[in-house]
Amino acid sequence: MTSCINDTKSQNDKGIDNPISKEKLDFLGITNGDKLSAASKRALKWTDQQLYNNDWYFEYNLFDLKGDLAFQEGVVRRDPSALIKHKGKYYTWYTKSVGKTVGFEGDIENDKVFPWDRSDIWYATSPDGLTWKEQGIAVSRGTPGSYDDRSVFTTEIMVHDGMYYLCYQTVGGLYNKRVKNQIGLAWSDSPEGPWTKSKEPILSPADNGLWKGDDLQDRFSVTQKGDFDSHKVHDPCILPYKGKFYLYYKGEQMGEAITFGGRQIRHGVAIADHPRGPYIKSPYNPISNSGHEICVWPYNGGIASLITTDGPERNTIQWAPDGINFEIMGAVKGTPKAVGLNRTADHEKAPLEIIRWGLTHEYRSPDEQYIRGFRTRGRKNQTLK
Ligand code: AAL
Repeated sequence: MTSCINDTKSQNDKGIDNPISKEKLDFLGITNGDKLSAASKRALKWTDQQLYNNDWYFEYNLFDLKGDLAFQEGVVRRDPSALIKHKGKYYTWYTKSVGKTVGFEGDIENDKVFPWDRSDIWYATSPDGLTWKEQGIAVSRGTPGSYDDRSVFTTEIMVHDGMYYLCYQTVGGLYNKRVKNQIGLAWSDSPEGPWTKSKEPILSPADNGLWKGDDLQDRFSVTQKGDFDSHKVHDPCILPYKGKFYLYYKGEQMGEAITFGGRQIRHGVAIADHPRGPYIKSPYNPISNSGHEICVWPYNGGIASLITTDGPERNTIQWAPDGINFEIMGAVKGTPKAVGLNRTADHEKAPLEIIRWGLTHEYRSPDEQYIRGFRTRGRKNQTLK
């Protein structure tokens, strides 16, 4: 027993300088270096980079877009992709649907159960990121019987070697609460298309969960929850990284619980040698314990990730030197939803250069969502009063 307590103590103290400098104790306002609370021990483990700089901090405000991406009655436009530039114009792709969101109580065969149900992926272009012209459908739902015949939505763009890749969520068959969500891919040699769709999904949920009973509208009853992504793989984003392709995604688990006051949501990564796959899930998954929509970018040889909405580490910005082992670099008051990053920015200039402005979405009602812009500002040059 005694040795067990000692082990715990040494575990807790690991990473704390020994001896602790007077300056550090003074900076942190810790009076007694020999009487450390658990919180003080955590604070003493913060690296100088975490402690002294605010380069990973932002506040934000939203603004309305003009032209075709301005709010439109009766239309859902949401989950904008990152911005890219081609021949002097910005491009973004997004989920678009029309019609009333009825939910699961109605006739799921014919009704729309979520705003992103019965959607296709559309795109728009803009000379300045403010005024947009909708150009039409990029990727439509599949033909009846295919894995994406019900909805294609929540897309991200990757440009690599002169090719354009859209990865996106898919639902096939009946949209009930137990339906599995997968990830599809389409590619083209032009941002205008035409797009060729993968015949099979490039990523699927883990199949090691077991539902309890056969009520298709009960996603909480399980005899075994399975991996963190046993129910849905969502919000895909592929980054070229270290000569490979890292597909970051959000996992939803069968029998999802509420933990730390939020949904049980974690992120994973699957890695491929070629943009089209095959994508192999990392054995280190899950790579976050919190978060929601994926928002990742390369920085300083590693990958940065905005962790929003759910879990104990929500509203933090994290960075992993290897794209897998993330540490908290900054904490923010809140974040725009479903961020579409500005991939045209020089992402190496500063940690948050890529998120100085971009796209987000907002709800007017369950039936109407629209894309808006956001701007962020840092805190570096602000002085305390
Ligand atoms: C979002 C995203 C995914 C979900 C839905 C639409 O917050 O996580 O895209 O499927 O909600």
